[in-house]
Amino acid sequence: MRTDSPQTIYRKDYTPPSFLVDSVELGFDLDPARTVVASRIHMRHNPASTSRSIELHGEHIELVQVRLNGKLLKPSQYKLTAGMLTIPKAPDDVLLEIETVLAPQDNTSLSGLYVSNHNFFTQCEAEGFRRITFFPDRPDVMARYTVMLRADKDKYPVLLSNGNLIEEGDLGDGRHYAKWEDPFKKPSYLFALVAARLVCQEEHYRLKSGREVLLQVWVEEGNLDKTDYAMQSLKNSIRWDEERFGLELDLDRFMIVAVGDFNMGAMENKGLNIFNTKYVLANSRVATDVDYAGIEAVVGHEYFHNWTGNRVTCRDWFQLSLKEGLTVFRDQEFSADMIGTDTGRAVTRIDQVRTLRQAQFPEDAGPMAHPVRPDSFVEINNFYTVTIYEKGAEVVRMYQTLVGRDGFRKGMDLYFARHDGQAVQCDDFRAAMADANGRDFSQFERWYSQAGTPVVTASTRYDAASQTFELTLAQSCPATPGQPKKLPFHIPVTVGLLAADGRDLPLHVDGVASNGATSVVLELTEASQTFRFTQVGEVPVPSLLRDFSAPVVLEYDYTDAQLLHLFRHDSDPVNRWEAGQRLAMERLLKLTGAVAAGEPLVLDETFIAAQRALLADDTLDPAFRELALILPSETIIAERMAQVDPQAIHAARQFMRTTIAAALKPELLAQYHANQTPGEYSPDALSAGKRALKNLALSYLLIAPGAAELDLARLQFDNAGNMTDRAAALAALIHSGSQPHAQAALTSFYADFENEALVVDKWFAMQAAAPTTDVQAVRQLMAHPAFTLKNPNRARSLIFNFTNGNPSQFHAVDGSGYAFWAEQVIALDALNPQVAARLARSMDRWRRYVPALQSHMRDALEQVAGQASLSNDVMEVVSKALAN
Ligand code: B3K
Ligand code: ZN
Repeated sequence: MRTDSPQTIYRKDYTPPSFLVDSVELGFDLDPARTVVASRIHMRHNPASTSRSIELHGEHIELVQVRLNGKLLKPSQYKLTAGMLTIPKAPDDVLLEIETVLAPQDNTSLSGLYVSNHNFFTQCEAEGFRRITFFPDRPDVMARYTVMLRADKDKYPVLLSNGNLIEEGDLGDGRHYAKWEDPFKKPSYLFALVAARLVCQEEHYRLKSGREVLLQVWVEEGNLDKTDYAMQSLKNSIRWDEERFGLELDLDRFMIVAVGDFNMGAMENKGLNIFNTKYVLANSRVATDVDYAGIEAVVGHEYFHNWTGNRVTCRDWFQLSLKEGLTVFRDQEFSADMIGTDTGRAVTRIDQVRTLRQAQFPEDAGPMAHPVRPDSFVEINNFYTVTIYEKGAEVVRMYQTLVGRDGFRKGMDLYFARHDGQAVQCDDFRAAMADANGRDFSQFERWYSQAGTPVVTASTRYDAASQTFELTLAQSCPATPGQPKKLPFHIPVTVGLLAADGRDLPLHVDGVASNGATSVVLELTEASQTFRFTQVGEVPVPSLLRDFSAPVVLEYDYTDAQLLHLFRHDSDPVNRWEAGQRLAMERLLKLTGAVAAGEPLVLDETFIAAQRALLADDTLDPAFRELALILPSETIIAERMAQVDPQAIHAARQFMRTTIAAALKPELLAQYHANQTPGEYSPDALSAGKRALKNLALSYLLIAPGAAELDLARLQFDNAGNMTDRAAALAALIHSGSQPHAQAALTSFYADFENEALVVDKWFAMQAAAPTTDVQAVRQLMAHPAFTLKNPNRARSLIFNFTNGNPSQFHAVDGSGYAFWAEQVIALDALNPQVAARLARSMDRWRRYVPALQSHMRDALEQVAGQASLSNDVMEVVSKALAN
């Protein structure tokens, strides 16, 4: 057991920095075992601060010497503690010269300066810069950087940093140098360097203004055939930000560098984005449609950060969602606009709703629940969460829903006019949106300060005599840690009314300017409010929360008939999909109860008929049909139960899938053949949608396969012209229950792709998530020569996909899954606390499980918490899980 308790940081304790930094010059002598960093920091006292002490963060580095205005400081003139170098009583103007030494090759945390496949990379967000040199490592200290890199010329021919290359040359001793200057001031978390043996695809690109910029995508040799899509996505991002938000690339050079060892997806360092290879490398042979979509989204996301994050940054890390929520919203809109069709947009929206329900709602209901702008944290890296990112994006989206696209643009323009070059708070964004639109968004602040997923309960009353339809909306929000009581939120609820023939009725709502439109945004601000629709000539079916207009749980006592009506006719595709999910969920919950009670399982013909009609409806986009046919996941079902029995959920969902597969076999086969995409591979949305529907059909056909179905899958596996189809066929074979077929395909797949790390990840991931893979099988896979805990992608592919993606095995009744989890969290923590803390989160919802499982889960959590040397990262997660 750790005896010290980690320190909690509070938002209310914010104080301005005592000294501001005007400019920094950094010199690096790069060596894996002993890198020397020399800094010259020009500082001046901050009039907003009463302190005269210079506070410089620093950890895991060795201080060689420090000079203040030319004079070497004696140890008695400063204080050096575990995380901080403090120089008291400093004068107004200061030049600090500091020399530090570090060993990048020993840095397995992948935070700070580290080595990956013999190359140097950095990751500084959130607090990695302090692992490179002593510095006020906080986002509200923005400075101009000049960087000199020196390294062996043969081993590290490429030397990159932020901004512009201003000088390079030979040092004569087998080493060379490059000097970079970033013309924009930035916080230290945006600093980056790369020293590596890499090659690049580059292109001169003309901005709308006519200025020409140099775009580069850097990868390891042998991967140049996989950079086209990232480059295309970068150009699309640049163009889109010009057109949609009037924001231009402010540098003459913009670089993306891919690295195989990386803690997350990518990083928006100014002018030098560093990416996980997963979000750069793609060609049809190795990448799936989902990978392509991920690359587009992440390239966009990091590029968009250049304005939302870099030009305007965060005052402190509590404001993280200011840049992340906004930038996720921007990348979501970018991806939707790239598809360009209404259904395409809806398909992206449905995906967002699924992510929220799969990951954010559970987070909001668990021990790590926190507001979009948290009030405290122990380890900031634990707060790069679905709440900060995805719920944060929903909060931004609600402004757009409330003020419209043009109003949103006005708000963005005002935000930049006011805050360019500043480090600001979430409140500043809210104020810009309010002021630009003449709106009062003071109540809207609660979306930032209150955690938990609000529940909106709707009830309705139709009066034929007066032709009025009354809709009452009531809201509440469950208690979350530290927040027992919540105040009402400002919730936009978009509503439509369907007639018996399925068409939208023109809407007239008392007190709301609706003018006969077919959708109206109602603003729910009280605990309960009634909205009165007039001129309603027949009993309508309400379509509530269209386009998922707010991140809430909507409850309404729909009848089956109403849901079927919406499922067939709703003009809002998101709610059409939602009606199908409600129909399925009701049945899945009943079936789960029946499994647990040992009762016979039945699935009604009405539901099957609705699925059949949808599957065969060629007027609908294949991508939409695929989404509408996917049943709510085991995790989403679990969230709806008071006591979770993962085995019962799995059995119920499997029963439903098996029944649908048997009943719809001819239709599935027909769709399988109708949605082939012959010819050259293209990742466009229509082709990807067809493949998705076809491969969903295949997975259903392989549930209880005969020889013909197995042949179908094998044929697709052998002849696939792209990874989407090959991987789908492999997954279908793995899930078919036919061991010989699955094994043969797995063996040949591995042999074909053993040199493609990202494909080997898929090979591990697919096996990890298969319900036939138990803990023992995962342990065997860990013994495979290609497995290593040191590489985050590899660890995630096998271990995370087992704990998070294979609930019926992870929650094995003997608790063996949890014991395995504890072992891996502990092992990972010794290498990489950030990744270990992510894995630790798999146990968040332990109190929801049936008592037998709970006690095993508590044991495992206590085992981890009892470790003598535990990182703050993991400590925070497990202690919050165990707290009452
Ligand atoms: N801003 C980075 C995330 C940094 C995570 C630090 N633990 C990537 C992104 O959101 O774009
Ligand atoms: Zn981001």
